[in-house]
Amino acid sequence: MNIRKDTTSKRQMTLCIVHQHPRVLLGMKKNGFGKGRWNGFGGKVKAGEAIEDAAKREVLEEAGIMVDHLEKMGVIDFEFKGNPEILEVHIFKAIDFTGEPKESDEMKPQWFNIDEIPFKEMWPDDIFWIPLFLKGEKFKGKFLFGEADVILEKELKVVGEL
Ligand code: 8OG
Repeated sequence: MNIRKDTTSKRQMTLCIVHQHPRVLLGMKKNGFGKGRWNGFGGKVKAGEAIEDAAKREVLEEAGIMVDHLEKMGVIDFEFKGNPEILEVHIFKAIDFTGEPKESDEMKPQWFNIDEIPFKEMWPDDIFWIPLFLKGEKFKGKFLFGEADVILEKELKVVGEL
């Protein structure tokens, strides 16, 4: 009998963008995965941690602010060719926060007007889903990246609920 082993695994991640119309809070990633790109704040969900709690923890760790109410806006799976680990990124919107954004070891926060989002210095998929996020639409998607983070496959759809 020939049993094919499915070796893919999913890793849950969070990503939170503070959207106070007409501005959004992004951070410049200073080290590691995604270094040199502007992004929302987030990271890996820890074992036993609720996804939303992980999202809040990461915002506090990376931007020094406390977000209370989060709205889940999207879930996107990211796959990198040749890598069996799929990153399942849960994307949240926060409107209110307490504290003042401050630079951390990982991120340098900065406000951007929504007309001046620096897509050229962001992950290449962001230009597809951030406009949905800004319109308040919920979405699900999947991106496959190849060499040099080129998008090889893309699926993105607006959904009623997540
Ligand atoms: O813990 P770490 O810094 O590795 O977390 C990576 C962060 O980057 C996490 O918030 C999820 C997020 N992220 C990806 N892929 C992509 C992507 O393609 N676009 C955006 N905007 N964020 C991403 O892991």
